Amino acid sequence: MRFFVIICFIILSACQQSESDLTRTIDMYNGDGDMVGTATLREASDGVEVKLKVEGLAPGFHGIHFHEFPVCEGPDFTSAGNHLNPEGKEHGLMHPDGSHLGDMPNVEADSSGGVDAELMVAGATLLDGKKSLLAGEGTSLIIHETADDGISQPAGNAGARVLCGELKKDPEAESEKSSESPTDPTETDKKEEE
Ligand SMILES: [Cu+2]
Ligand SMILES: [Zn+2]
Repeated sequence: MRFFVIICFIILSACQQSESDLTRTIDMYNGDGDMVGTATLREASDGVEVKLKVEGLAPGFHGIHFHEFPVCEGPDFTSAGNHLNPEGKEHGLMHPDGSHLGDMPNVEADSSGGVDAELMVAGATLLDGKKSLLAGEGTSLIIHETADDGISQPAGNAGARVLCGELKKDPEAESEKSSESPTDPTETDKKEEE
């Protein structure tokens, strides 16, 4: 029995090791389709770390969230859907019945409009599961025109969506910016039914 417990521990630590090596990079685009930076994601024990480096924002605070679809169609990016919210909670890190899984603290752009920040998507994962950022076809990372107030419904009154980046479940699909015609229609139908 003890032998099995030890084996299990070894397997578990091996898994955790590989989890921390799990990373994904999101290319961030503005409404004109210009790439303005990246977000590097890393699986951590308590969520997903986000290292964000972007430029071209107005100086000051901006709301930032993961949204539910990996589709960034400018200039308004409504194609990305609502905030990622697999548990049906209210919006906002300050809301008593919050928050959405995709909610994060505001980021601050410096006087030249750049952001160099580290964030955490608490409780999220890049692995499989209900709280995965790669659930379904994937998700998207959106930065807003103004600050998220942390409590207003449905999205913190953060204004327009100004930057967007797609996080697709299939990394190879990520390199193709425009995925207009899926090669296998039957497969697409199946996935969009849920
Ligand atoms: Cu948002
Ligand atoms: Zn939200």
